[in-house]
Formats: sequence, structure tokens, C-alpha cells
Amino acid sequence: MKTKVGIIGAGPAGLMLSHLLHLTGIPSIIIESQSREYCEARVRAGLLEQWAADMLIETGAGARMQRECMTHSGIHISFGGALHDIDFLQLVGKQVTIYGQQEIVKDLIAQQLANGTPILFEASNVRLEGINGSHPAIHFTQDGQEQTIECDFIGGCDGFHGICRPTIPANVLTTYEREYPFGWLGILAQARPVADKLIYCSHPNGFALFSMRAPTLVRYYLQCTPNEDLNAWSDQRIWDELETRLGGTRPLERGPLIEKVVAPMRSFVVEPMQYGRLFLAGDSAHIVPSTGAKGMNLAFADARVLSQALSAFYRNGTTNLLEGYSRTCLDRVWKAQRFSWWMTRLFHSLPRETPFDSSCRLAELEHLVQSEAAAKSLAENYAGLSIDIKI
Ligand code: RFL
Ligand code: PHB
Repeated sequence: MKTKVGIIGAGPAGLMLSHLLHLTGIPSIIIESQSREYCEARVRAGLLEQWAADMLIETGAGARMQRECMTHSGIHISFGGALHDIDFLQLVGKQVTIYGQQEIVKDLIAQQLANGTPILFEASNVRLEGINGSHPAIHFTQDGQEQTIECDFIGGCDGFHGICRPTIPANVLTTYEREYPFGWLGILAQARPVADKLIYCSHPNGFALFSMRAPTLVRYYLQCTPNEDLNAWSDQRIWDELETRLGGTRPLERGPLIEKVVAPMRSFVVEPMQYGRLFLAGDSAHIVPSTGAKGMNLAFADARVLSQALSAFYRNGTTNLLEGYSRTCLDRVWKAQRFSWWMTRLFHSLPRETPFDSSCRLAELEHLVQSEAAAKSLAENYAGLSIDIKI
């Protein structure tokens, strides 16, 4: 097979890259190790920055989102038994959109297949060749057959555990990493959301987040240990702990649990995000702790920058945007890292936190809800720093 851009991974980064390339007339092929059903059922992110929702709409991939999403003008913050409102619309004139990542994945897969972009699911033994030259190739096995795709460029969109990043010689990459001494226990449950917006709670027992997916579907998280044993958490214990951390600020409706998972918290960046003709995008190049809700948004931002650079290359042969790809992306990535780390540190209690540290955290939370300048900084980062989304 031959194409212009070979894309490894049918997650948000790979699908958005393929979608944006298609709009500028650049063909691509996506290679995905999992089945279509698996990709479409994987429950992950739920929050889109304003520009990301706008981009989905303006590029013609947002019709179902517009019908089914929930738009929030801000978030609630809960600590010390009180609920506080941070209104992004008032502070920075922006909103955020709640729409499940797997719904976006479903929409983009359907759209790409309909417009003729091949998505090769259940590919195994994926290997890259010749990324240093001008004719890279992707080798893989599908249905027991050895396959090869020859292309001009490769989009490395295969997530944190993919093969693209490890294909780059280790001495070329600088890795920045921070592990946190806690994780999140996440549940999906059939119940009405506890509030009209997300609630970020700081409580002496630890952090809790009250999010949602639909008017009768909630997504809640509890700070736990990184290797928390799910068997120790009965449904009753989870609801009781959520109620405790909510601190009596809202009545909590309980309902049947659909999913229970534990996710670690990690900050991770590699520099540069490019080697030869291989361009990393999304989680394959960086991971943020979920507290800032930035992961999927960064994946979309990388895809945007890369599609613009490739389109300039094919339109008029210029390579300056491709050469600047890594720097352009990393500028945003580090701002998102800084913000996600700050939100994480502010809301979570560390094991063996000193009274000095917890008093400082409480003082900062109070400052956040008392100072318009502090709230504005949170709003500006949370609702999303600006990016050029013109096609
Ligand atoms: P993905 O989604 O991991 O997709 C990578 C795809 O590549 C495939 N793959 C391969 N394909 C071919 N060959 C190989 N060798 C392959 N190896 C892997 C995989 O099967 C997969 O289909 O990466 P991508 O596209 O970069 O997207 C990143 C996002 O998924 C991620 O950043 C977000 O989910 C993070 N995240 C959140 N982000 C937000 O913007 N807002 C949120 O509210 C938010 N909440 C979250 C989150 C992540 C969470 N977890 C589970 C880590 C909440 C949680 C709990
Ligand atoms: C989610 O709805 O899954 C979600 C929302 C906000 C976050 C993290 C996860 O910060």
C-alpha cells in the first residue's frame, strides 16, 4: 500500500490528524492494534477546551456532539465544607464542553471510513523502517498477512505504550518525568449528576472529582494509592467515600456502577517530538495528570499543528512549519504540564503531608475563590489557551 501520511493509532490524535489532513486533500492510512469495538468503548476523557469543541464543529465533525454534549460555563470547587463557583464565561469569556472521548472516537472513525480513509484495525507486530530517509515504511501483520505501507511521513499517534517513541534512538530524546504517590479510582454510574458543573473537591481524606457524561450518567473519581486494590472497594464504600469528600455541599444521588478502574497519575514529556520523518503526537509524546483535563486537548492541538505543517509542505514545498513542529507543540505542552501539575498539587493531599503544607494548600484554595486575578488564571488555562484553528 502507498499513501502520503501513515498514521499509527486510532485514538484522538491519530483520528484528528487523519480528519484534518483529509480536509486539505492529503490522503492517509491509519493502523490500529485494537479492534474498532474496543477503541469505541474505551472510556477515558470527557472534557473539551472551547477551541477544541469549536474545531470539531468548524471542521464538520461536531454534529452529534452539538446535539448531545453539555456546555459548562465554569466549575465548582469544594473545600472546608463549602462550594465555590468559578465562572469561566464571566472571567475569560470561554466555556468548556462535556462529551465523552469514546463518542468523539466513534464520530471520527465513522467519518474517516465514510470519506474513504482506510483504518486497519487489529494490526499486530507494527514496525517502522527508514524514518531517517525520505521514504519511510510501516510493516505490520493483519489477518495473518504481512503488510507494508510506503509513505512520505509517519504520524506517531500510538499513545504512551506505543512503538513509535521507542523507535527513536534513545540518545536523541530527553525525557522529563514525574510520578505522583497517588492515582484515581474512577467510576461510571447510572445516576443524575450531583451538580450542574464539575466539582473539584479537596478534603482531608483526599481529592474527589464529580464529573458527568449525560443527564443520567456520572463519572466520579477518588484519589487513591497508585496500586489501589479494587477488591477493597465495594460499591457502598465508594459511594460513602464520595459523599464524605463532597463534604455535605450537595446531596449525592447513588446508582448502579457500570465501570470501576484505577488510573495512575503521571507527568511525562519527551523532547523533541520529531525524528526524521516520524512526528509524535498526543500521549506518545506527553502525559499529563488528569486533574487539569488536558490530555485529549493536547492530542488535538498536536494534530492541528502537524496537519498545518504537512499541508504547507504539500501545497508549496515549505518545510519551516515541519521543522518547527516540535517547538510549537512543546510550547503548549509545557504550559499544560505546568497547569496540570499545579491543579494536582493544589487539590490532592500527599501521604504524610505536613500541617504546614496542608495549611498552605488551604490558603491557596481560599485565595483562588477570593481573588479574581487568581480565578482568572485558572479559567484561562482550564478553558484552553488560544490556538489557530483556521483550516
Ligand atoms: P490514545 O487514546 O492512547 O490512542 C492511541 C491509540 O494507539 C493504539 N496503539 C497502536 N496502534 C498500532 N500499533 C501499535 N503498536 C499501537 N500501540 C497503541 C491504541 O490502541 C490507541 O487506540 O492516545 P492519543 O490519541 O494520544 O489520545 C490521548 C488521550 O486518549 C488521553 O490524553 C486522554 O484520555 C487523557 N485524559 C483526559 N484528557 C482530556 O483532555 N480531558 C479529560 O477530561 C481527560 N480525562 C484522561 C482523563 C485519561 C484518563 N486515563 C484513563 C489515563 C481521565 C482518565 C481517567
Ligand atoms: C472526566 O469527565 O473524565 C474528567 C473531567 C475533568 C478532569 C478529568 C476527567 O479533570
